[in-house]
Amino acid sequence: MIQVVGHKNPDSDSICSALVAAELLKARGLEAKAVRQGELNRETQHILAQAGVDQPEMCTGVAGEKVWLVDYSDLAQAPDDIADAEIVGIVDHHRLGDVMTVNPLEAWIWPVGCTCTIMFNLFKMENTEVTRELATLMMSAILSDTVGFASPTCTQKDKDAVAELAPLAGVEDLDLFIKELLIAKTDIQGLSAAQLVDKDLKAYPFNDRDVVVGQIELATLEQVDSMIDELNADLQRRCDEEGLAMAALMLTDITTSTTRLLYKGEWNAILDQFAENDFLMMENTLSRKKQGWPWLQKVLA
Ligand SMILES: [Mn+2]
Repeated sequence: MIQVVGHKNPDSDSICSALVAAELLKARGLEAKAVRQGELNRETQHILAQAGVDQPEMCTGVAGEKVWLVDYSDLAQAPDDIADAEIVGIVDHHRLGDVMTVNPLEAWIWPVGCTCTIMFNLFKMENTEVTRELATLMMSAILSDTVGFASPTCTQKDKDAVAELAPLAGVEDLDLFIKELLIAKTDIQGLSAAQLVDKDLKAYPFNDRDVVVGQIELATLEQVDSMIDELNADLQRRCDEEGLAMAALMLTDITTSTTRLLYKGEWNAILDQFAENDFLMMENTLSRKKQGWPWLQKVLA
C-alpha cells in the first residue's frame, strides 16, 4: 500500500493532489490511499463538497510504508516518522527540499502554480480517465493556489489545465465558480487569533534560526481590523515559547494584491524601518513564496 501524503497544516492543493495522485496510482494497478496531516480548512471543505468526495483519512504514521509526497519535498513538512518510510514518489511545485532516498524514485517537480497542474498532465500522459470528481478537485486546487489566476506563481500550464478541466468538471460559469471558491477561501468568521495564525503557517530555517511566516487571504483587510492586537500578541507568544527569531503574518487582500505584514521577534527594528504608523504595507504582494518571503529574506539578510 502506498500512502500519498500532503504537507502538514494542509491547504487545498495538498489535500486534492493527494486524493488525485492516489487515483492515478490505482489506475496503474497499485494499491494506494490518500492521507492528510491535519484538519481541512473551510475552502477545502467547500471543494470536497462540490466534488462529492470524502476527505482523506488522518495520517497515523508512515513507518515501514511506501509513500508519495505531494506539494512539498522537505522533511519538516513530512510525517514525523518519515525517516522510517520509503519515499517512492514526489509531485511538487516548490523549491527542492531536503529529502533523500535509498532507491530511485519517481519525481515530478515543475515550476508551475499548483501540484494539481502537474497531476493533470500525468493523467493525460498516461491516458487515464479524469472523472468529474477528479476534474473538480484538480481545477479547484489550481484556482486556489493561483488565487483565480491572479498570483504571480500562475503559469500558462495552470491556465491550460483549467481550460481543459472545466468541461470535464461540468463547470459552465468559471467566473462564478472562482467567486464561490474565493468566498470560501477568505471565510475567517469565528476563528480565534491563534487559529488564524495557524491557518497557513510555514516554518523556514533562516541563517540557522527558526522563522515562521503565516498568511491569511482576505476579501478586505477590514476583516481583521479588530483583531490586530490579538494577532500581534499571538506572534509574540510563539517567539517566546518556541525560541523563534521571527514570527510574521501576511494579511493579504486578494482582490487588490495588497499585504499588511505583522511581525514580532528579534528583527523588529529592521522591519520597523519599512513601516509607517505601525503599518508595514507590501504593495503588489499576493504570494508568500514568490513575493513575501523573498522580500523578507532580502531585507533581513
Ligand atoms: Mn500547492
